[in-house]
Amino acid sequence: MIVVCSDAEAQAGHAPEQEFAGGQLIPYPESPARYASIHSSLDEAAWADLRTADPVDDGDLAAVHDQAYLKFLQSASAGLMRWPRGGTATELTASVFAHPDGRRPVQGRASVGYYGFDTTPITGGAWPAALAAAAAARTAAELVLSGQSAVYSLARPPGHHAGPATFGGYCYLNHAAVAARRLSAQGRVAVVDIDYHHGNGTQQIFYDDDNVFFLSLHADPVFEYPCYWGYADETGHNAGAGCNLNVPLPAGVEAPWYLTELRRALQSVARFDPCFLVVSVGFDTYVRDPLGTFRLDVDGYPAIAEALIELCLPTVIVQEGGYHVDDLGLLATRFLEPFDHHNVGRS
Ligand code: OKP
Ligand code: ZN
Repeated sequence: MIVVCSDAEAQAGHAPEQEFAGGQLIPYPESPARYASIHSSLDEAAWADLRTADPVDDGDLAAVHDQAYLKFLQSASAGLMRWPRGGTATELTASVFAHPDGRRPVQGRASVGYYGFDTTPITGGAWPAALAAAAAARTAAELVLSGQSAVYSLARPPGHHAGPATFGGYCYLNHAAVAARRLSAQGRVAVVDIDYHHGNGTQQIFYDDDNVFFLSLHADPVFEYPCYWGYADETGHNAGAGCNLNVPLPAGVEAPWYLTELRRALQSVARFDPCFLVVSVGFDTYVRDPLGTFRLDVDGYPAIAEALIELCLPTVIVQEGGYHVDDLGLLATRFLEPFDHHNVGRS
C-alpha cells in the first residue's frame, strides 16, 4: 500500500508550545512527534511503500476554501515566519472572537478572531505545514484516480475542523476535503470521519453538495469539542439535503458498541452509492488517548478497517487526530494493514 508522506521538514516547522484547555496551559498535544511515531512504524512495515507528495495547486485549495481566508492564513503565518525569535510573537492566538452580535470585520487584529473559531494558534510554520498536508492528501487522491485501491496520507496538522473560511481545532486547511473534491470530479464520494471529534469543517464544506456524502461518528457535542456542530439533526441543506449523517456517541463507548453504530451508519453510505471513499481517521477514540473518552482497544482498529473495506471502494485515508504519541504508530499500522491485504476496489 502506498503511503504518501507530507514533507517532514514542513510539518516539523509547525510546533505550537501550549494550549489553553480547561482553564490551564498544557503542552500542545498536536506535535511533530505524532508524525514521527507513525512514520517510524510504517517505515518498518514491509507492505508500506512510503513516498513523497507532489505539490498542491492553488486551484485545489480554492476548490475548498475562500480566497480571502487563504490569503489571511498565508500572510498571518508568513508575518510570524519573518520574526521567528524577535520579541515574543512566535504564535498568533485570538483572544476576542467574532460574535453574531458584532460587526463583520475583517482586517488587522480582528481577522484572527474572525477566521478562527477557537484559540488554535497561527505559527510561522502553520501555512507551510498545512500546505504540505494538503499536498499529501491531494497526491493520495491522484494515486487512487490512477488505479490504486487504497492510499494513506500521513500528515499533520489535521484538517477536518477547518471550514471554507475558518481554522480551529489544530486545523488550518481541510485536506480530506481537498481529496474528496478532487475525486468528486470523477464520481460520487463518501467521506467517513472516524476521528473522536466531529468533523465540522468537512461537514460545512459539503453541506449543500449532493455529490459528496459526509458521515461522522464522534463524541456528542453536548459534552465535547467542537460543541456547536455535530448534532444528529444536521442532515444537509438544499441539494445536499440527506447527504450528511452525524452519529453522536456518549462518553465511554467501547469497540463493540462503536462497531455496531459504524456498521449501521455505513448502510446509509452504501445507499448513497459512491464511487470513492475518503476516510478521515483519528486515533483519539483509543482508550489511552489523553483527549478522548472512548475506550477502543488496539484490536478495534482492524475491525473498523474491515467494516470500511466492505464498501469495496477505492479509498483515500487521511490522517486527522490521535494524541497518544507512543501508540500512534501501532494504531496506524493495525488500521492500515487490512486495506493492504484486501487490495480493495479497482487496481
Ligand atoms: C482536533 B482533532 C479547548 C481545547 C480544545 C481541541 C481539540 C481539537 C481536536 N481549549 N481542544 O479532531 O483531533
Ligand atoms: Zn479529534
